[in-house]
Amino acid sequence: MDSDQPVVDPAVTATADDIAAMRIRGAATIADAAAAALATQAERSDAATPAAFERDLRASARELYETRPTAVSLPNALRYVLRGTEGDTVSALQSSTVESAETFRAELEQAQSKLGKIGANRLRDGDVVMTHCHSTDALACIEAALESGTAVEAIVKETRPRKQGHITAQRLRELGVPVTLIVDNAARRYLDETDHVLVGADSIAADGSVINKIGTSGLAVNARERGVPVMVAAQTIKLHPDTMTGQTVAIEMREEAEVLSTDERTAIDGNADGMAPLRVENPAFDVTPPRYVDAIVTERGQFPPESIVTLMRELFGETTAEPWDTT
Ligand code: RI2
Repeated sequence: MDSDQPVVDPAVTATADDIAAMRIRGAATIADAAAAALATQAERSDAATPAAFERDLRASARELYETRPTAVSLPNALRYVLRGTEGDTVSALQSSTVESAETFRAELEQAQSKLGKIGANRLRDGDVVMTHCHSTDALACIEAALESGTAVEAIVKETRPRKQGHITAQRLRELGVPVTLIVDNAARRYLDETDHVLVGADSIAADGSVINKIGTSGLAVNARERGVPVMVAAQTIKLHPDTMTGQTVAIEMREEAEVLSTDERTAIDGNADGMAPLRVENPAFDVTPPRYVDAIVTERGQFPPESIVTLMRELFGETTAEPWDTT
């Protein structure tokens, strides 16, 4: 098919919808799903010309890109796959795109297991780890520690509003790690029993700030006050290249219904006579300044947050072009 309108495969739209609705979530998982979706777009393309193929692929990347603004792994994944798209014929473009996506996905998996082994070096037998939200990079560190015979226990913060700590609790229990689940407000009390705070990241800025699930910054400040080290597990696809040129990371604001159910809202509005309005704000992420972070663990080694910019320059240079911007 060839018309002026880009053709986006329904599988790409389905993946984009799943990411937006958080049926697919977690920065690494989002990146993996986005790369897989671009491969599907390429495989199923019936574009008549190379130009039409590239236009459709860019439109697909744009649709995926626009789903969630904070996790930089998403644009980094799209950029990686698109950079590998080359050839003079539709069939060459198809195969290079699929290959590029496959390489990206394989590297992603390897990066996580390498990172896990590096992070595991920070954990000692009998340590208690406090977690926030659900991060597969953070879990990889615990998994690698267990594999090398280091036993740990976990204090898992529930992580309102979506209670993603429950996913962490289940995953850890499957690995045989004893879990104590706490509400977010109890975290400071339990820091006295904690050896490490271990969290993931959605984005890391050039100054070493860590953008992660809302509540991370408060936890890190309390941990610093209690003398508990804060370790951030983040593959290099979480490094945000735009921040090298001074841009800030957009913080996603999510819908009210994650905080107040529609029934609760109806009840509140039904009893609102003479009262001021109630507004709900639901930011999904916050920014932890580098001074509250002890180490950023990547597949390329462990870094003090202030030095992460050197790794960013090495990996990204100064280029932050977004190929899907060209229509
Ligand atoms: P991994 C999640 O965001 C959490 O904030 C988590 O710490 C981060 O992604 C990284 O997850 P969300 O998608 O890539 O749940 O380590 O909003 O799995």
